[in-house]
Amino acid sequence: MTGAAGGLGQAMRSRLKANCETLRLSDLNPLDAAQLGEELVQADLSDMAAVQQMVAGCQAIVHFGGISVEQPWGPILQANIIGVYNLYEAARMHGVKRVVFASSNHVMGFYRQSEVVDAKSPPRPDGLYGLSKAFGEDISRLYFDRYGIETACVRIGSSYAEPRDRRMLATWLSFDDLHRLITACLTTPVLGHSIIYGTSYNSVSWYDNHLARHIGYRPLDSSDAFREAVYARTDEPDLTDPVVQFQGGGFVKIGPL
Ligand code: NAI
Ligand code: 15L
Repeated sequence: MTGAAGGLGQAMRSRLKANCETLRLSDLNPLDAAQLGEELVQADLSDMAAVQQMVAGCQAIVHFGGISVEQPWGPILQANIIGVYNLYEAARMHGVKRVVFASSNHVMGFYRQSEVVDAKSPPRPDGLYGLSKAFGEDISRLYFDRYGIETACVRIGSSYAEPRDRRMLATWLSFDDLHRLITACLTTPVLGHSIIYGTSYNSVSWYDNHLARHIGYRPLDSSDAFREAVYARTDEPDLTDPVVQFQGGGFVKIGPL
């Protein structure tokens, strides 16, 4: 698992132990000491030699590492473009069979909140970050078509302990459902190259996963339980604001574009 020091990496560290004999954890930043059944590799994704060492001997990769928000082109290029290229090259050279790639809803951020998208809807990234995730999805398709490395591109919505605002009532993914989703991606007999939206079973949703039924993901949590509390502590939305109009929310207005 790359990105092990990050928010989702920390949330998945204990959960993913159940999925494997040895869990190799990697990040640019230092990690807490290895527990039984864990290996630690500190590596910069933009450093090909380091990524080769990180990947050698792995059967599968859960790729959380990289820039996770809108940032200038420089860091995004290093971590999310060069980094994901290095990861797939290393996967090819070391015979890794399956990757779960943490893509993002921001690949689709310029669809409206009144629209529902599926795996065949053309990407409409809402910034350089979303664009870099679209690149990750495309390079994973290339490595599937050429080399047969299976990837699930999981377009994660908003994965936190609880939904933080009204938008996240549509995008929320609980940590337990994220683990269920990763487990489904790692264990389904034939994954192929697949795109799946990563959310819990939220009543309001902009995502249709009917093209990913073969993965066998069944969310058990829902943002619905938080709806009343979120409404009570947040203002009425201004429907003329792009942040409220588009699925990407605040990301549609951040950054140099
Ligand atoms: P995070 O920012 O907390 O964690 C990312 C980790 O990647 C950090 O520990 C960071 O040190 C590491 N990293 C950054 N650049 C690196 C480099 N060059 N080499 C090696 N490691 C590097 O992000 P979070 O929230 O844990 O998200 C994990 C993944 O899931 C990210 O790829 C993010 O884009 C994706 N995602 C997360 C969502 C969420 O709701 N948390 C929603 C959609 C996608
Ligand atoms: C993401 O892709 C980000 O990594 C995360 O920080 C959240 O902002 C999430 O999307 C979201 O859209 O809520």
